[in-house]
Amino acid sequence: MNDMLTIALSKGRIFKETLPLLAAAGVEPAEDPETSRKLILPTNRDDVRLLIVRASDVPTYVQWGAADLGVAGKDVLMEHGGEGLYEPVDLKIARCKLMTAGPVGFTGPANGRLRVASKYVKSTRAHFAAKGEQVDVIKLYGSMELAPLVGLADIIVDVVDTGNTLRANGLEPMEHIADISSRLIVNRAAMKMKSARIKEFMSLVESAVAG
Ligand code: PRT
Ligand code: MG
Repeated sequence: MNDMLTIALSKGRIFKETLPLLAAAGVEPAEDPETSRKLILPTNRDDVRLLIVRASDVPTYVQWGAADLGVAGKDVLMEHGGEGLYEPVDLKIARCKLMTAGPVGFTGPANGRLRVASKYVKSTRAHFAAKGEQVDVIKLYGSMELAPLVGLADIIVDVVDTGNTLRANGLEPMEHIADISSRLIVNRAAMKMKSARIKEFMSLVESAVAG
């Protein structure tokens, strides 16, 4: 297995936007993850395979060496913390912004502490701590936009692209927290053990990003 390169990524937007970068590195998936039920996808190359995992699980697979490489959003990496990983290349794909958002015209809670719902609890705590604001953070796993509509929270922290999802739910973006894009991540041990192959792969991907 030591000559196998294993790359973890999520299906959906990250997979789609990573495809041209993989192609530039000579890697083409043998199947489409949107239609295949396989979680280990072979490629045109015997020595490269893809693992299809949840977006938020990609750093975990790479941290523990179950995958040598991965593609993960900066939002997900900030929550994970980056232990056991290098983050050498900004792929500049799946771009969006991490923001606070709330009901249109919202200025603050009527009384008590601000309640903030998010799946990004670490980034949320860090954001409000940096402003010296005491808030209650409520952990959710998705559909954060619902929380302010039903009184679960005052506002949310989520990634925003066009803002259409916020608008459709009577919310508006408030504060910008971070610009987000996806990063190539590498297991620290693999970077040493498979150094030549990983560096070759990285440089092909980097040229594709630059071009
Ligand atoms: O689906 P799962 O729960 O497994 O994970 P996930 O939803 O985090 O995965 P996925 O594939 O949706 O997102 C993967 C990565 O893409 C994220 O970690 C971000 O780094 C990045 N990304 C870029 C986005 C968006 N743009 C984005 N717009 N992730 C999510 N969204 C959501 C947004 O929150 C909103 O609900 O897409 C919806 C549409 O956005 P608007 O603003 O265009 O309406
Ligand atoms: Mg999703």
